Amino acid sequence: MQVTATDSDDSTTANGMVRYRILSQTPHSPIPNMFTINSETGDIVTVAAGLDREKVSQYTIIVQATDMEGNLNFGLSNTATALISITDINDNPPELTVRTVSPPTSAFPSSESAPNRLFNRSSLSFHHLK
Ligand SMILES: [Ca+2]
Ligand SMILES: [Ca+2]
Repeated sequence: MQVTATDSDDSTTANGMVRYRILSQTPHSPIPNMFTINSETGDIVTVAAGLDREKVSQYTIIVQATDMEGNLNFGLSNTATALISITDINDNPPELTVRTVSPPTSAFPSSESAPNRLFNRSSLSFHHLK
């Protein structure tokens, strides 16, 4: 992304020659200086790894533009706020959650008798079909 400042003064003199700098970044995560700005073009680029939309989805950057070629002693300055939204990348696989399912309540007092009973019933219905 790029920020642009306009200066009404004569652009062939230092009065109209603007330079950019980043004053602050919020939040300071994972490090305080995730971005840098090209002082002449205003292009903002990432200079450190660690952008993660799941951790920080948006940064607020305050950019200062100073004329007199960025000379803070003689130049006039102004600031602007840039919002940088982090786009999602597919870096997380789906997560499965397995809930422990309690065994179905049985009408039979002994859990071992249940399979036998079921087997007998299916045999009976088989004969009915014939
Ligand atoms: Ca100026
Ligand atoms: Ca992601």
